[in-house]
Parts: sequence; structure tokens; C-alpha cells
Amino acid sequence: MPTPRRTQVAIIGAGPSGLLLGHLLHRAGVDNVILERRSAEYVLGRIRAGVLEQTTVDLLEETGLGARMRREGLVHDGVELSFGGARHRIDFVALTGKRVTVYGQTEVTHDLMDARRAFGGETVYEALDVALHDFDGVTPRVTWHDARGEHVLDCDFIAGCDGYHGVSRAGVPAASIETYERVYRFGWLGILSDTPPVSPELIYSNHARGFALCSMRSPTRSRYYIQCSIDEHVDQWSDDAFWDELRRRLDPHAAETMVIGPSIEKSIAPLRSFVAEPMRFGRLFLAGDAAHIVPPTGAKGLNLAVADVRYLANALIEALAERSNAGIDHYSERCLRRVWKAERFSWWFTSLTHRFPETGAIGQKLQRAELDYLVSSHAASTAMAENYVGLPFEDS
Ligand code: FAS
Ligand code: PHB
Repeated sequence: MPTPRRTQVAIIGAGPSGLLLGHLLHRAGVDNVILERRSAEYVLGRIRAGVLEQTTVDLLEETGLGARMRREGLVHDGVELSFGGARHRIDFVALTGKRVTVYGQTEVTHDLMDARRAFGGETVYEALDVALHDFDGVTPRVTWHDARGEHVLDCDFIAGCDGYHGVSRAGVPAASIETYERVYRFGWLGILSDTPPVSPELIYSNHARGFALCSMRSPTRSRYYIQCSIDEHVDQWSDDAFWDELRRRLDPHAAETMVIGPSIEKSIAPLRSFVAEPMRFGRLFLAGDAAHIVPPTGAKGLNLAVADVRYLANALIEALAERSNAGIDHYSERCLRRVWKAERFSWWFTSLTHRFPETGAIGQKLQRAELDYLVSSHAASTAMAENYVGLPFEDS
């Protein structure tokens, strides 16, 4: 067996959760190593989230990651809901005093990678067969192999930041974990195109043919989604077929003014609501998609991951620097309070905007009634807005 190396925190996964945790720990002088199954190029090639809550923006700014986001991020004061052939604006600033920032997850990941490279943080890419050992004791260990051979890493703590399909949650004994899951019978067909966005703010559309979302990455790059059947394959959708279907699901003005062009990325994402409880197992802590998944309708996935990592970094720093276990003992309970509120909002907003054929004609009528109420009631609009812009952190 190779000679074991040692670090304080072994982080599994170099997505936004793992990279941000490594960044926050490094800033506090906590040594950490990240193990990532894929290459850096592969990680950057995944097109994911687009909307950052104010709390996420503030954390990135406070920790030296805000320069490019300030330059290139698009600050939005509201969103539009499209139904019945018309658009209705939800004014975040008037209702909550807060905004959101459109800045793609790819860019956040890029900034995190650049920061890690600048401080010389170690990320092992293409680390294969990562395995977690003895995290229920006091000497956790991680093993893997790569092009250089077999590796052993001893550590004080392991952070499972390896997403829904990762090895960390899978390594927890079934008797120690409870999971809650709802799989939706549809997916999101997403397209990225170098075309100007159809509207300066996002448009969420409830239409008899199905949900559609108009988003963006910059003034010259758009991101669009349409609800599709989960058993469809992306190869079944030509660009022309996508643009035709998208325009049929939007109000006449958007449909007529939309600039279309060739897709530079096109993929189908499944939708699910998923939570694993608890999020801590001895010296193993789950964060981000490794512990929970939300349907992307509420733009919560990435923001929830950031909130977990903020709590986890503070807890591990307290345990390692101040020898206090208060933070790690409360980590799971503190994260799950926020997680379940985001799960509820994401489920509610998905239920309100998507087609559910099994609910029949009355289902559409009830959705329309709730949408009419939502846009005409200050209380209902405020409730939607304060969840969308992000609930405050609970540090008690
Ligand atoms: P990630 O899944 O991003 O990262 C986990 C990392 O761990 C990956 O790099 C993976 O390669 C690595 N890994 C996995 N197994 C490993 C192993 N055994 N060993 C080592 N490494 C391993 N959220 C939104 O808000 N809006 C959206 O539109 C949106 N769209 C999405 C589309 C898709 C297809 C998916 C899957 C998610 C989407 N999300 C969206 C949610 C997404 O943004 C996540 O919330 C975000 O990526 C969470 O980041 P991480 O927790 O770091 O998980
Ligand atoms: C995106 O721009 O990718 C995006 C925006 C809002 C969502 C989901 C995805 O709710």
C-alpha cells in the first residue's frame, strides 16, 4: 500500500460546492485536497444554473471572488410570468428590496478554479474509484487511483461534495440515512445560443403546450428551456423544432421579436425533488447536490449548495481551530431547515408553471386561478418574491 499522505479536510467533487468549500477553508488556513472524477474541462463543459441569490453574491464578494461577477453579472430587479397570452412582472425590489444576479454556474466555477490555482490549492482531477473509509471513527481516509498510481489520503474530516450520483452518500449505511424523493414525469430541454435575450429579465411561461423559460448568460448569449417528456432524447430535437415550440409557448410579442440562431449547447435535464437526512455521518459531511436536489424552476440548486458550504466551512474551521464541535453538531439541522423551504418553493413554482396531464382540464384551471391571484395580490407576490430572491441565512 502506498504511503498515506495527510490533510485536514478531504473534499470529494470539484463542482461549485467542493471548490467553494476549498476556497473558504484555505482562507481560514485549513489545509484541504479536492478529488474530482472528471477533468476540469469536463466540469466546465456542463451548462447548469444561471441565477444567484443576493446571499450567494454577497458571499462570493466577501471572499474575493466578486471581480468578474461585478463586471459581467446581470443584476435583475424582477422576473415576468407569462400566461393567458400576457406577461406580468414580479418586482423584487418593490416587494423585498432585494435583487438577483444572472451569472452562469460555469462562470462561478471558472472563478473558483482560477482562485484555487492562484493560491496553489491541490485539486486531483480524473481521480478514479474514490473510496471513503472510517468516517464513523476519528481517522477518516480516502483512497483512489489515477494515472500516477494508487493513493491514500488521511484526514480529519471528509466533505462529500460529489453531487447526486456521487460516492459519498452512496457510502453511508442504508440504516443511517433517510431519503425523500419525487421524480417528475418531464424534463427540461435546454439550449444555449449566441443570440440576444428576448427580454431584459427572465420570462417563466405557463402554457397549455408546456412550460417554457427564457433566460440568458450575457447581452449576447441566451439560455432557453422547454418542458419535454422525460423519455425524449435530445437528438429528436432539431434547433428549428426547438425554436418553433418555444415561440408557441410564449406571448405574441416575445414570439415575434425572438432572435433565433444555432445552438452551442443542447441537453435534457431530469427534474426531481430529493433530500437525504441527516447530512452528517461521523466525520463525513454532505453538501450541495450530494444531499439534495430541487427542480430548477426556482433557481435554488446552486444557491442551496452555497448555503450548505457556508455553514460547513464555518463549522469545520471552528472544530479545527477552536476545538469546538458546536458547528458540526448543528450542521445538518441548520442546513435542512433552509433546504426544505427551498424544496417547498421549487416544488410549488414547478407545480404552478408546468403541464401535468394527469390533472386534466381542471388542473389547468386551478393553475390559472392561482397565477391570476399571484399577480394581483401584494401578499402572494411578496411571498413568491422573497423565496425567489433567497431567504436570509439562519445563523442561530
Ligand atoms: P455538482 O454535481 O455540480 O458537482 C459534483 C462534482 O462531483 C462533479 O464535478 C462530479 O464530476 C464530481 N463527482 C461525482 N462523483 C464523484 C466521485 N465518485 N469521485 C470524485 N468526484 C465525483 N440549478 C439551478 O439553480 N438552475 C439550473 O438551471 C440548473 N440546471 C441543472 C441541470 C443539470 C443537468 C443538473 C444535474 C443540475 C442543475 N442544477 C441547476 C443544479 C446544479 O446547478 C447544482 O445545484 C449544482 O451543480 C450543485 O453543485 P455541487 O453540489 O457542486 O454538485
Ligand atoms: C438558467 O439561466 O439556467 C436558469 C434560470 C432560472 C431558473 C433555472 C435556470 O429557474
